[in-house]
Amino acid sequence: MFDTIAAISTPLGEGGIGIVRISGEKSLEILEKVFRASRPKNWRTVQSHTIHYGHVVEQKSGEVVDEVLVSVMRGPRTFTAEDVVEINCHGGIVPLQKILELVLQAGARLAEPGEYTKRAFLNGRIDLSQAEAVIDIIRARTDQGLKVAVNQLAGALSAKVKNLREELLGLLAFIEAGVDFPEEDVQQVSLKEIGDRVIEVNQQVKRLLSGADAGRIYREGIRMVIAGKPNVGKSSLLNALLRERRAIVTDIPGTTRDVIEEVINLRGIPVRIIDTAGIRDTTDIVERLGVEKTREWLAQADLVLLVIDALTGITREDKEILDLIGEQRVIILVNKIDVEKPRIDKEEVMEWAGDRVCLEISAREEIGLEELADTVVGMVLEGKVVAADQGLVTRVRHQESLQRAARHLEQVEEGVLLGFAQDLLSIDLKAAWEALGEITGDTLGEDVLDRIFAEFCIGK
Ligand SMILES: Nc1nc2c(ncn2[C@@H]2O[C@H](COP(=O)(O)OP(=O)(O)OP(=O)(O)O)[C@@H](O)[C@H]2O)c(=O)[nH]1
Ligand SMILES: [Mg+2]
Repeated sequence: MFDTIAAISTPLGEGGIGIVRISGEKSLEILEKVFRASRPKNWRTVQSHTIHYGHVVEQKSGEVVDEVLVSVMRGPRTFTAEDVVEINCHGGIVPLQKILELVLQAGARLAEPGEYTKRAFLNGRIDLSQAEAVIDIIRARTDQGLKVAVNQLAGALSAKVKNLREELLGLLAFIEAGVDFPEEDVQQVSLKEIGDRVIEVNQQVKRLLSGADAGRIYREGIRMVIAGKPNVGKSSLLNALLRERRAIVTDIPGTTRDVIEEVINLRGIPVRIIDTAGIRDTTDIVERLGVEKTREWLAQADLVLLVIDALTGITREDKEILDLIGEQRVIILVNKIDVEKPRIDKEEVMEWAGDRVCLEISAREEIGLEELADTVVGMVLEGKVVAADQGLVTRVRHQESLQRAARHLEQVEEGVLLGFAQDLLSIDLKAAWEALGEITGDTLGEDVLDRIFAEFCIGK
């Protein structure tokens, strides 16, 4: 059905091994042209899922390119469900490129990004949400993110969605045929029964949706910006959270000029921490640019840590920065509580902070950091602790489809209350069924597919 594709499937660079992967009908034919096994084989009859030792040889010159191990896997029990050959060679850029070149000359086409996974989808081995899980596994930055993705690859979300669709399809069938439920004797399907079942399905859709934000947070992480006036200890806090000296710390205000970004793992959630230049009015051109950037970052933050200094107490600058943060989610951190003579008045801070969360820390002595981590995680998840059957929805794409399905189901519920004719209800039922199908890829246009698979790297 498809042509045969090939690509380097390991990252470019030096490594113990590198893999050129070939997938498609002609995989073995191509292998025969580039590979000389230590013992001659008949590739037409060779057993599936076997490994063979030998050399990749340039046919024309007879020159040996590399010593390799070749895995032969016949479809459909392969990643793409097609015949797959993997050439394991030495992991250097030159042997890999040379072998790929020979494979292409022998009749393969260079694979597009994500094309192997796309084929696995098009050949019906996995559905769309599972294909997306493949890329999430590759990109996972925390154990928890990995767990969610592996669950999705195993088909946890697909199974849920499939059940809901079947339920809706059943209702549609009854309405359209105007017949009874077979398992309920000869009773006619009443409007009320349809309503009840739709409510039930919609509750499950909403349950999935309620875990969506958490699912997305585990996948994508959050952006946390450390802000505050100069010299309050923002970079010290970054370093303490990272447990390394990433940013320069000095007692000179205005030390950080550019934005520094690092990723940490907070209780399984990937957090991008952004250390910014201290905000103040300044004439120094470099520092002013830094301050400008800080404002831009603030606007994009999921959460702001506003650091104030126990040595100075609350100043006019702190108040201005809090105004700048406005309605954004913020944790106020009183830093340097280790000093002997803090000049901060707790009550004043509480009053100023209002109903915002306020913690006392010492970045230098690493005091209060555990509590900070708990608070951050608590805030971003907002009690949305992920139950096993909830944290399945990890993408905006899934969330949007679910939301659309929920809206159509609500229309049906309303229609039932108003006593609409059953064939009118079926329009929204069908729309909900289709919206759910987008998650698994059962109802999808070609362009959506291209967009999804373009996210992948070549060779996957
Ligand atoms: N005693 C005490 N000193 C601290 C603490 N945290 C930071 N400092 C000191 O405060 C000074 C400024 O720290 P930085 O981390 O560079 O402050 P900053 O907010 O990044 O400053 P800018 O980059 O200039 O905006 C340094 O001398 C730090 O050693 C703390 O928890 N306790
Ligand atoms: Mg700094």
